Amino acid sequence: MSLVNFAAREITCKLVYYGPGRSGKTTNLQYIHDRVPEARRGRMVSLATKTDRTLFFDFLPLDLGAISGFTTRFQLYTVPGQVYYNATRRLVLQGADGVVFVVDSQARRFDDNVESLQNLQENLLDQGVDIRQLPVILQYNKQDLPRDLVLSPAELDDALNFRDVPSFGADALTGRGVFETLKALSSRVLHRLTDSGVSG
Ligand SMILES: Nc1nc2c(ncn2[C@@H]2O[C@H](COP(=O)(O)OP(=O)(O)O)[C@@H](O)[C@H]2O)c(=O)[nH]1
Ligand SMILES: [Mg+2]
Repeated sequence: MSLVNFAAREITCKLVYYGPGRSGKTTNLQYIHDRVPEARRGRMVSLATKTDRTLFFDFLPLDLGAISGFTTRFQLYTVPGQVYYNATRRLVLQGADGVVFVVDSQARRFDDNVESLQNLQENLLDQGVDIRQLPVILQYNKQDLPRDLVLSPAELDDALNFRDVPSFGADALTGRGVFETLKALSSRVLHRLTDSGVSG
């Protein structure tokens, strides 16, 4: 749920990067963080765990839009993908305004994507959120890998994108598709806010 600060005329939206372990969530955030001017971004906060550098969140004010006189601020979070970190995932997911689901396009990781997508749906449902009501974007990451190792965006759309949400092929390492994904999600989230009647 977005936070509205009427005194500061600022709206804070929470965007969560979800997906299986090592699909490229952290790489997305790192790429974005590196490209936002220092004056416009908060510090990247990292909560390292024993086995994984994934467990971190950060805070990024991004100039991605304004709603009738309000500044919008976006908080970007990643979740740890590993199955056993579900408690953390649930915590990070709480109050999310939108989700980027980062798919690992490698064919051998297909089942992990499905499992993680189901896990997202379950965790949202436990928090009373129907995934169909939440802005979600699919990102098919690692499209730079050799063609015989990865499924194409069209194949992944067929296999995973039942709800026909916006989807983007990406290579987060080089940044291809990273800002397209973020902009698609943030504009959906802002639209939703506008529709729900936040105004000056
Ligand atoms: N080839 C390729 N490797 C990637 C891409 N995105 C991330 N990786 C690599 O995949 C591994 C896991 O990435 P990371 O961002 O830590 O995954 P996370 O667990 O989802 O946060 C790292 O070695 C990354 O360098 C990509 O688009 N292409
Ligand atoms: Mg990570």
